[in-house]
Amino acid sequence: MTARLLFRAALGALLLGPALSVTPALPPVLPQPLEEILPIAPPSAAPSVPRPVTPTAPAAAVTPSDPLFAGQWNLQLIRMPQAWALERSAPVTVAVLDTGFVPSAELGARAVNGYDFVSSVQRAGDGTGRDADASGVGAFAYHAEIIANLIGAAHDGRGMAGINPQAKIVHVRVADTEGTIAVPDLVDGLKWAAGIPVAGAPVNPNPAKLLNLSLYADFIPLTGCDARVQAAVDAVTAKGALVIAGAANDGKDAAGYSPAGCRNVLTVTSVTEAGQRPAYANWGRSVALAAPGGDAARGIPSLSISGPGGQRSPNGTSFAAPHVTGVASLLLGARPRLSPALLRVYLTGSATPFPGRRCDPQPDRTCGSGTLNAEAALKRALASTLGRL
Ligand SMILES: [Ca+2]
Ligand SMILES: [Ca+2]
Repeated sequence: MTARLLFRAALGALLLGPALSVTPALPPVLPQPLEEILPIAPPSAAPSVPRPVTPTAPAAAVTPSDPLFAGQWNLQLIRMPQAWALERSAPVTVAVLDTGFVPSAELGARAVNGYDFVSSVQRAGDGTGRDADASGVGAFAYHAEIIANLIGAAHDGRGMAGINPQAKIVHVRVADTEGTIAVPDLVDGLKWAAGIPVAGAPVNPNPAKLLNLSLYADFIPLTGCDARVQAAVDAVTAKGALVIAGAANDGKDAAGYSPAGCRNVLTVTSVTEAGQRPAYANWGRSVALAAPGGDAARGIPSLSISGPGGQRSPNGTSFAAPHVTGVASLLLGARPRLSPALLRVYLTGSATPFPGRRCDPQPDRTCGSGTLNAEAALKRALASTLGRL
């Protein structure tokens, strides 16, 4: 069976190769024009005095000292250094529904071992069905580890830099040792993550308003959103949580997939550094936004305790979605009462347009409103009075 987590299939392509060390330096990022249109000065009877034209100051930027940061092209692409220079936010809890908990030096106590929702004893690999130990099991356990690190790795001068170094991660295990996900496990994991009671499990003491789903449900036809998954998504949305999902990696219309094709899901596909859709990345009207997912030539650099040298550079929509989740957590930290609908507006409405307005030469292969722009999204949230406590 093919793994349904959204990494590219070949494990060999995930290994951190020479691509990192030969990464050319990025060109300087040019400051973008301010979003706000300044009010036009009222006409004055006095003769206008010529004033010197002052150039727009370049945006402030924060450069973490973590050694991997120089190779984290993905963070430059979404303007994280500029976003980090904006108002710092309060800690936010994010749920990662995936392969489960792996201890991370980048996260420490900010990573919580949540709950194991894999019900099949045969597929779980831990000798039990559902239980309170969400530890990842098997060769794919690094999948959730990398997603968590991308969202929340510390800015501590070691390893990599995360998008929100204050984020708290709750690991909810829904994927088995092969990376496959049963619909009932996904449904209950979704509800539990958002703090909705689930029979047989204790109430989640760390309910999340952001749920990262770098996966799609197995054992169902890929013909549209599964009604059970839709009902769970609607329930957590009503609870105030935003579901952020990867679009999947089959180079097809994402509308056939669950949760990517479901309503109320912020579906994210991959782009390369050039802002183009890699061939593997799903596309279409159900995709809201694009984020760096890389390709085989240039993946997403990350720490991973099981990777060679403690690193991996995987590619896939699995690693695009957590960029959006991490940035969404910065917005929620600044404006804790933002609704899922407003988060979606700020994240999609501030995206950087694709070159030539297209992520793909074929017009039906759309990638949403553009590429995630952390700086612009956070500025939108900060400029609004909505969502304040
Ligand atoms: Ca178990
Ligand atoms: Ca670090």
